[in-house]
Amino acid sequence: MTATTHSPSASVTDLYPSRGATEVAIPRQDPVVWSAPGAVGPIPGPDLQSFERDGFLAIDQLIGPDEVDVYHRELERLVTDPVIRADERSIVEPKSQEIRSVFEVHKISEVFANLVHDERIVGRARQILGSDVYVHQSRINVKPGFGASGFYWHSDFETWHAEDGLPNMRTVSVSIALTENYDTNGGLMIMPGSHRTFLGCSGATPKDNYKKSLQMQDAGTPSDEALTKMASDYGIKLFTGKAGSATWFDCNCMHGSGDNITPFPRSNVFIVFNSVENKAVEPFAAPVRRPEYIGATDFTPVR
Ligand code: 6CS
Ligand code: FE
Repeated sequence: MTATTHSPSASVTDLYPSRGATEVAIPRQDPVVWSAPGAVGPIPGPDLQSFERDGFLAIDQLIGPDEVDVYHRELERLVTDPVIRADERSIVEPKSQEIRSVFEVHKISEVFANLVHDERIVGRARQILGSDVYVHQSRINVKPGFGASGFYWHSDFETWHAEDGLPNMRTVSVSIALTENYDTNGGLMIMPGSHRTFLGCSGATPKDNYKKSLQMQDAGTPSDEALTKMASDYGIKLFTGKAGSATWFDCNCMHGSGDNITPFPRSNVFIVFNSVENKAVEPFAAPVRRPEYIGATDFTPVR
């Protein structure tokens, strides 16, 4: 069943209804890898095939140790800068009030802007998405130790479709570790293969939902029953790796991360590339669009 939404621009069919009265799982209707087989790019063929199958690709070292130092120092500079803390793009931890994330970091920091334009990063995104790309969202996640809270299970695409108006699943994220991701300090967990099922969640999007959801997501959260079925069907993989390692993952993977009660921060930089063929339209299931720094409407391709 596909509902057609009526938006000021041309009406765009809602292929992935969500946030209605009931939770509904439907098959993905989009390719995972959009480039033609054998398309030139930094990702070898077998790795592209495993991305298609699993919904993710882990890379042991995407950036070198010396580069990690530059980015980690920049993260530390940003999170200790009172001006950044006062910026609405900074989200704090509910308990400790320490900085949890800083959004639009590729616009705030020239150092992180370099990363977006780095061919090792944007070249892989273009290869997966089969087109020019623009940055839909970027953030640094600090996840400091001693109790930093995690991110409950969710599909990013469910939110980016419902609240930011991305029509199709033609969006890919890269999470680059800036500190070591141990199996104990709240690493990323993905259900392998879950990207092929879209779980439309129940419950309407409250107004200004992002003010809460970026600390603790509620709307767009799967039910225990759905998570039990998906975890039983797909399993759960925990990603660990040294600083400089990276995980590329499809926008519709069911993923999350736990709290970090160790003394060791789990900090990463997270960049979301969207295809220029999948530009944001009106939100499909929210009263208003989220702010520009969370869901971009500047579709300038990354050169
Ligand atoms: O709502 C969002 O766009 C963000 N929230 C999470 C938990 N993951 C994706 C994204 O950074
Ligand atoms: Fe997420």
